[in-house]
Parts: sequence; structure tokens; C-alpha cells
Amino acid sequence: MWKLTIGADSVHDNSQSSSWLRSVNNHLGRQVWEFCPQLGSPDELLQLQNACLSFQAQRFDKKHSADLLMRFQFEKENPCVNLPQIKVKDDEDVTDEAVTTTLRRAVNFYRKIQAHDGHWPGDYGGPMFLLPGLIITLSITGALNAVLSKEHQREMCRYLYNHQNRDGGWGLHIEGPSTMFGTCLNYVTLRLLGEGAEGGDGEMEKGRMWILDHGGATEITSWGKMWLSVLGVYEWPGNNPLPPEVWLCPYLLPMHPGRMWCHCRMVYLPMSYLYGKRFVGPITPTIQSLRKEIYIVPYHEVDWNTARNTCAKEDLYYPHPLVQDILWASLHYAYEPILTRWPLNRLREKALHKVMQHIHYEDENTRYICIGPVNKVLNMLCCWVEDPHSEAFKLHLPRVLDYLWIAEDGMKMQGYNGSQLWDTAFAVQAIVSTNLAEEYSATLRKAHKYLKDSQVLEDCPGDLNFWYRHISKGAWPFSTADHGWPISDCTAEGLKAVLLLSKLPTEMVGDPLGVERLRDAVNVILSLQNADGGFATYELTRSYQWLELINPAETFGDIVIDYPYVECTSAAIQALASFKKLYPGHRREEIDNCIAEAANFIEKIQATDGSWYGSWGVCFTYAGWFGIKGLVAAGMTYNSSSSIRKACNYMLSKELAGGGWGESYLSCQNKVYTNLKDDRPHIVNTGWAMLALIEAGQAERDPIPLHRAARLLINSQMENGDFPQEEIMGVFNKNCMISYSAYRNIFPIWALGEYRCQVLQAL
Ligand code: LAN
Repeated sequence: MWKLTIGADSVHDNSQSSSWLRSVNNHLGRQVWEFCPQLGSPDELLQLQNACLSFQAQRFDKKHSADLLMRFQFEKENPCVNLPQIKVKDDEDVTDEAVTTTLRRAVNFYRKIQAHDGHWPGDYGGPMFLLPGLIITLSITGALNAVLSKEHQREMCRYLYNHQNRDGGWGLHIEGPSTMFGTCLNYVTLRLLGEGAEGGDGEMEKGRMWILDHGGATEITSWGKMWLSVLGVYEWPGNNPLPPEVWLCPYLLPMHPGRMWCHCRMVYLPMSYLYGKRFVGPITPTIQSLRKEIYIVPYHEVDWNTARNTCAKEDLYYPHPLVQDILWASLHYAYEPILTRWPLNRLREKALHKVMQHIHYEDENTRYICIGPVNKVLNMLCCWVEDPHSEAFKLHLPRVLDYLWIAEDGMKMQGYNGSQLWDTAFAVQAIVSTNLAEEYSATLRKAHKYLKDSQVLEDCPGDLNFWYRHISKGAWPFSTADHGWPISDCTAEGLKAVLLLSKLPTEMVGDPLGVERLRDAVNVILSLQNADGGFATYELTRSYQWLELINPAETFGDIVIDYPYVECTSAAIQALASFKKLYPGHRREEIDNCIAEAANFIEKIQATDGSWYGSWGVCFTYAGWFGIKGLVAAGMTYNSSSSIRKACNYMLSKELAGGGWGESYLSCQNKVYTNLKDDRPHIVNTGWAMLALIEAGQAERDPIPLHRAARLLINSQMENGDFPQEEIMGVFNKNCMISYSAYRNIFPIWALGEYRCQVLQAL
């Protein structure tokens, strides 16, 4: 049976890995699944098996797993019966009692799945292009069986089969249609995990047919080409150049990598190392066989030069503009041939050295977690390529487990090392909104401790400019302090949560965070405002939008620079406004100006129909919640601001006929509001819309849509107090979806909490 271990419990004294794990705060928030063969009663094993079988049986209709393994484990560890379930009939009014009982039931359940260190663990899967990078890297380095037990590998295969589409292919993410990127990489992954070309129940054959029917592996996206090349099943001349020498260029150039969005920079950094070296792993019999399996012509007849620019139409979200073809062709034909020859190859050596220096800096300053799942495995591979016996490679290995998660659909590689801080900050705000905080003081105290102990206390070492790093001291990360990358809105939500807790009695929620630490957080937020008033994610916007022209990743949009977003900007306003109320004297003028300019920015980017496009959640409902909350926090009201009025009208216009809201991920891709299939409502969208409307005073104008939405949330609650997992709600780079498993608990609680206090009790 699988067991989730948290924090220091995830590090075992007797394991080799413990001496290779570093931490700034005793592993706070670390989540690792272990397989314990002796664990699990027959009843528990049966419950688990049923959950797995039922996922498999419904896999084409319900693509999102419900994070049941973690929930089973924690419910078992904290047994207690919940209050009886409540339902409100269509013709009945929503009463205060119904809402209060639903809230108690919801928080009674939610506190059961809080970890002892105060955060809420959860499944942060969704993307289908991450596990392949890991398995390819582990296969090349020969570490597959050392890092992943047979059980891990079996669960990974189960996951991949579970998420294979009916047509035999795999999507970019669990809910998406088949793509070459998803299909080729996951097919190869299954093969590396030991599945034969005839494996599954004809499933492997179906996967291979999908690839061949769509033109074979030459049609894969550029990131796929890179992965296949290092594995040895695709040739480097079939890749567009990624010269590491860009790292030697002066920072003045607008396309300097130091000016890129950190996620883009950190992915292309190790990719340029592997490209610069034309690294290829060992050619084993499986590799030789794969060369025969995934092409429509014999491997030696593939036209690699043409293949540089091919891409299946299923994968094409951002087609290359002509400038890219010209740029890559000139680098390919003119630059690379000279550079790989004496004496200019010396320059290449120098560039590769510099790239490796930056890789080590990133590894060290994230305790080998790395900023994300893509550069994690790429950096690990580069460290091995540099020296297979290096300490760096050994330090990387135990951190692989930080990215793995298991649910009833199998074992997956997550989009980050978790969403610990983000979920905890939201959970605190949700629970406090219910006005039932006294009943949940133990939960809040633990969460408070997690927030306090996860703040980043130091900047990265050395000259930050040299490393292209922004300050970190005082920031909050998205996951854990060990990860440590500062983020504007995580800092803002972390600050909002600790400020809220500082207003509750110390006996109840523990000591507040010291004022110096609050000021450090404010300092980070102020430092992240762009000249246009907006806030980007991790850093300031460092270059121009036209750089997107050279985005080589066909499946992702807006990855080259860090853009300002309504979500980040709104969170910053909210945090600064809360801080200002409690500490009116500190940096008064700067804070006032910052808020005013940020609010201006939010008004400026609002669409004429009153909507905002959401970049990190689905989609217009998510952004609408931030847009309205930001403007209200900046002091505007429905009556004083036409922007808020338009936003409310927009939100109301999207209410479903049956009540509530339900938005499809297609909104993100197409940038057009799209309802879920069959106009189904979604509890998370409904929560966001309610929170936005309540904030803008909807209760005084017409509370009916709010009543309808509240009824929907109440009636969606399950027997045990949990809420159902519905469609995927997170997104990045316009086109890829990601799971936020805690949202199904957080947003019904938060929305009903506000509804109870600001609608029902105010009427
Ligand atoms: C995240 C997760 C958190 C998210 C919020 C804080 C919610 C957001 O408000 C700001 C952006 C941020 C930090 C964010 C950015 C993009 C991430 C890091 C992710 C969605 C998690 C995974 C994704 C990352 C880019 C995945 C790897 C893929 C690449 C294209 C490099």
C-alpha cells in the first residue's frame, strides 16, 4: 500500500538519500509517496482497488482523478463522524442554518486532510509531457531502477494507459485531444518502462498507429525533438539550433536570455547545453527498436533537415512565423558549422562552461528541486553529462520523489513540487471567511505556522545581476521554502493570510509574524511593480512583447517574457491594502502610488465587454474574481467605477440557466468564454463568480443569482463533507492545463463563507 510521508518524515536516516538532501527548514512541506508492502488491511486494499478500477472504467468520461489515495489515508488517520448531510430543494430558500451546516461539514472534512505540518497536500498533476522527461533522463543515466521501485514503475504505466485517449494517442494534458508531442513521448516512455511494442491490450499498437497515421515522430514539437535526440531516437540535425553562446552576449540585447521569463530561461539553459554538446545517450536494443517503431520511413532515410520545421497540426498552438524560419536556418547553415570547428569551438567550450555554472547555481539555490519539472530533469541530465560521478547528480536523485504523486489513476509527475503555500494561503482565507474560526483554531494555528516557516528569508547568494535574479528575501514561494523562487502573487496571498491571522487572538492561532518580516514581504511586492503598473509572476518584465516572435515552442503561447497579469496585479493590491490598514505609517506614499497605478493597469487591460482573460485559472471567471477584488481593494465601488459595473454585468451574463457557472478549459485556449459540455456548472467557477459578485455588492442589488449559486454548492457537497472533483481548473501558457486539487474544497468554503456573512446575515 502507498503512504504519503510529509516533511522530515519523508527523509529516512537509513536511506542513502538522506545525506544527499538539503533543506533550509527541515523539509517543511515536502511530500513523498512510499510503497509499504506490509501496510493496508484487506478492507483498505479493497477500497483502493475499487477506486482504481472505477477510475479505469470511466476514464474516457471522467478524465480527472479525485486524489483519493491521499484522502483515504488522511481520513483514516483522523476518523470522526461528520454532521448529517444537507440538501436544499429547488423551491426552498437557502437558510442560514443550511449554509452554516454545510460549512461546518466542509471544514470538518477539510481539516482532516491537513498534514501535521500545517499545509494541505494534494495532486498537482495534469500535464502529460512531464513524466517522459523524467523517464528518458533516468534511462539514459542508468538510474531508473535505483530511483524508481518496480511499484513506482508499475503505477506509472497504469497512469499512462489510463490517460491514453480512445483514438490511441495522448494529449498535452489529461483532458486534451491527442497530440504528437503527447503520443510520441508517452509511447516511448512506456517502452522505456519495459512495455513491449505489443504491450497492453493492443494499447501500445494503437499508440504507435496514432503516431504513424499522423506522419511519424518527425512531426513532434521542438521540445519533443530535443528529448528524442538525447535518447538517440532522433538526430540532432533535425533540431533547430539552440546555441549556448547567447549566454555570452551582452545583457543590453533585448533577446538576452537573462531577460526571458524565468521558466523559459531555465528550460532553454540546459537544452542549450545538450544541443551544444549534441549529447546522445547509450544506444541500447530498445533504442534501436524504437527507431524502427515511430517513423514512416526507415530511420536512415529520414530527411532531418526538413524535419527541423515540421510539426503535426494537432500540436500547433503557436505556429512559427517566417522570421523564425529565417533565423533558425541562418544559425543552422551559417553559424553552427563554423562554431563547431577550430578555433571558434573554443567559444563553444566557454559558453558551455558558463551555462553549466548557471545550472549549478539554480540547482544549489533550489536545493536541487529546481524551478519546475522540466528544468529539474534537464539539469539533472546535464550534471550527469558533465560528470556521471558528480555530487551534483547524486544531489539531484532524491529530489525526483518531490515531483511524484499517486492517485487512483496511477503515478504521475507533477507540474511543480506541489502547491503547498498557495493552497494554504487560500485555505486560511477561506476558513476565516466563514466566521467560524474559533471552532477551527487548531487547523488555523498549524496553517499559520506553515505560512510563517515557509517565507523565504534570504536573497540568493552572490551578485544577483550576474545571475539574473530578483530579490527573494521576504517573499513567499508557490510550494516550499526549499524551492525558494519568489513569486509576486504568492507573496501577496501569503502576506494577506498572515495579516488576517494577525487579527485573531494569539491564544487561538499562535503568534503573528514579526513586523520586520511583513515589511520584507511588502518590499518584495513593491519591487515587482512594472512601469505600466502591472505585476508579472516571478520578476519584472525585462523585455519586449515582440520577443514572442521567436518563441520556438509550438504548443505554448506567451512563454518568452514575464508579462504583467491581472491575477498578480490584483493580489499585490489586495496585500498592500491590507497591510496599509494595519500599518498605515510604513512607506505610505509608495504603497498608495503602487496601488493606484496597479488599479489603473487593471482597468486598462479590461476588455470592452467587461471581462479579463485569466492566465493561470479557467478563465474569465477566475480573472473576473481577481479583477473585481483588485479594484475594490484599491477603494473603488460598483457605484464609483464603471469598470466594476461592466465586470459584474459580464459575470452575470455568463450565469447558467440552471444557476451557477461552469467554464471549460477551451476558454483559455481560444480566449472566448466557453461553457462546459452540456452547460454543466462547476463548483470552482461558481465559487469564483460568487466571490467576485459579493465583493462588488451584488447582495444589495439582486441576490437571486447568489442564492442560486449557494444552493448549487450546498447540494454538490458529498456525504463525507468533501466536494466532487470536476473538470480541470488550472492553466499555463494558454494551452496546457494543470490540476488544483484543493480548489474543490477551498472555493465552496470561501464562497459560502462570504455568502453567509455578507449576503444572508446582512440582509
Ligand atoms: C505555475 C504555478 C503557480 C502559478 C500562480 C502562482 C498560480 C500564478 O498566479 C503565477 C504563475 C505560477 C507561478 C505558475 C507559472 C507556470 C508554472 C510554473 C505553473 C503553472 C506550474 C507549472 C508551470 C511551468 C511553466 C510548467 C513547465 C512548463 C514549461 C512551459 C516550462
